[in-house]
Amino acid sequence: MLRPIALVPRLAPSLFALLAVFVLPHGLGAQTPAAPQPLQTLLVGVDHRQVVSLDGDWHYLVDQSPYRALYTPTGAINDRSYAMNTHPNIVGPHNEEYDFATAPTLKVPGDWNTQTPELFNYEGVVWYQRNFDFQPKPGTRTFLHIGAANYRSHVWVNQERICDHEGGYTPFDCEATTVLHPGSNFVVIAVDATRMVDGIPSVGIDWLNYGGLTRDVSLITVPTAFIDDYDVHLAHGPAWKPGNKELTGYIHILDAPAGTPVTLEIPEAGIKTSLRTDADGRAPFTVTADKLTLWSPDSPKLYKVTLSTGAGDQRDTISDDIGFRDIRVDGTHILLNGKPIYLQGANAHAEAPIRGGRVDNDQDVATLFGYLKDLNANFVRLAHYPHDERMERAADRDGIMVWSEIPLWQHISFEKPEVYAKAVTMLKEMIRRDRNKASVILWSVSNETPNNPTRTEFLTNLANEARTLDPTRPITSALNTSHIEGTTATLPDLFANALDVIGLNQYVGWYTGTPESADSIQWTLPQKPLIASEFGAEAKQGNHGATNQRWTEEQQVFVLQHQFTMLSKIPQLRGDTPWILMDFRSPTRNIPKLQDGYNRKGLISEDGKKKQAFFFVQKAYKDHSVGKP
Ligand code: GCB
Repeated sequence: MLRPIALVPRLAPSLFALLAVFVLPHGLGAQTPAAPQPLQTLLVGVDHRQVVSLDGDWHYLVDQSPYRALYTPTGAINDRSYAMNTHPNIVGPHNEEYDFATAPTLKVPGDWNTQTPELFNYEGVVWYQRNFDFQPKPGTRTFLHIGAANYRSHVWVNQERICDHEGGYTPFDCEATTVLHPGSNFVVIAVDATRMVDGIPSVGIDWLNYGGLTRDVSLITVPTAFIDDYDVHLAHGPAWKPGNKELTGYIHILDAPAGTPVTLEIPEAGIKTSLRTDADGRAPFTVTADKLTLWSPDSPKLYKVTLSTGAGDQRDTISDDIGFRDIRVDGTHILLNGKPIYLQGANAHAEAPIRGGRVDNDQDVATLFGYLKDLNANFVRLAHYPHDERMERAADRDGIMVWSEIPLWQHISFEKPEVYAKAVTMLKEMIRRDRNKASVILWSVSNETPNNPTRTEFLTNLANEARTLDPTRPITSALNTSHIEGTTATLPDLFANALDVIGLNQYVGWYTGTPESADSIQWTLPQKPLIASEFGAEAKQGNHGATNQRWTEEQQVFVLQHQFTMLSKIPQLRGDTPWILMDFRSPTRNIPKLQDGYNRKGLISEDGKKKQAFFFVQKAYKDHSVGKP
């Protein structure tokens, strides 16, 4: 059973120290822990539960001097400062010189950067506060669910700290049961977007470090024992054949005694089965579903799957929409439901088209998926971190396959066990949230990491951890550790041994060599399926010129054309995702008039204008002219 670790108010000195003590990495030689790694309580399928939304306007205070309000001089969390939500008192102590009630507001969900110019480049602490009415019901528990907050969060309800969380792109739940009271309550959340050398990602990133409560916040009330996790998937043994339509998995009831009854129903597939939990609160199952229609991009069939436990006022039930399909690697092929597939797609950051800011609503998602469909894509690499859950929901509905990745980007502190522990936690949170999404076909554990033994051991362990957590999906990573000399190119990277599918990032024609030089490059690569996970060139939309003129739309097409020629010669190429669907904000991109704070490798500009490159890729995908589909 998963042990909640962050439900005790006022953890001292902080959750992060606790993580370092208890969450040691698996498989790192002498540091291998005996105990299982705990994960903070995390409810699955929250968007299919009845919740009380706390989205809307939250008061905020910018903590310009974080060491005074959020941290004590020793670096511990200060529980007696703004979290008290007291009101200004002219003769009171200094730490009461703040007032949420008259403070301005920010919209939640939403990054703070795009809501007020003063915070556009701000990467520190912002305190959020809101009041809410609540009537606790006997025999229930209530959790505060936070879809994501970048990067570290500390949460107080009615002055009691109920949890801390590190990681900017995955959800977490804080139990508030014992601190809520009838009538008016308040919540204060300090969100710290400060980059940390030992964070994931670390300090260097090529995107805007959007801070804040970037995804939905809600209150979830459940019975004493409730469904916190489930996994319903097509049985995936080595002997699986297209005719095999067995469903298997588990439903987990948190804090249920062994033998607790659980029901699984999929009416459209004729399934209704009664189960019982084991000593860990898990009700495992395997059922036959002969008439099942398998999920695929051509037929993204989803079934209503209803899980329930308990009776009367202790009844807990969730109805999720789940598709069933088999994804596996066979030699150098990727098979979907037993048939080889070719992935035509694009990379996407979670940046909202046109309005800018973090993607956090259905409209943003619909616009991005509209672009992908228009591109003739069947695949998207959600770079470089888990996106809003709406993205995977839309992918499930629209039949777009997904590469999902934790934010382990380039240089991180690979030598530190506590950083490994953070990576495992992020991996667990990502897999737990999205393992029931048929569209997600690949878990990626990293992007462009330096090739050295410490990193290779770290990532190999992480890939194995991912495989243990989810044996039904291939594991991948984007590698850029290739060696190009003249016309020969290799990938001398031992980490490739740990992967099922290799992602290859290379920018021949943009960062190295001329566009034409790509034509004669011959790659020798591991005998595994390969996805060209990044390639491309920059162009400012509307900037025209000759094909050898950098930053023009014409040159972007020219580079892509030659990269496609090169990639198509790789026999094991099974997909391509040019970098990137849209131009995106990156404060490190500072060429005036051309970049102005944007990475311009998009096929579409940030304000939604399609570049020539978009139409070039669109046609290539329509004609299936790249690789060997
Ligand atoms: C990469 C990174 C990506 C960058 C891109 C670029 O290799 O993975 O995050 O934005 O290159 O444009 O340089």
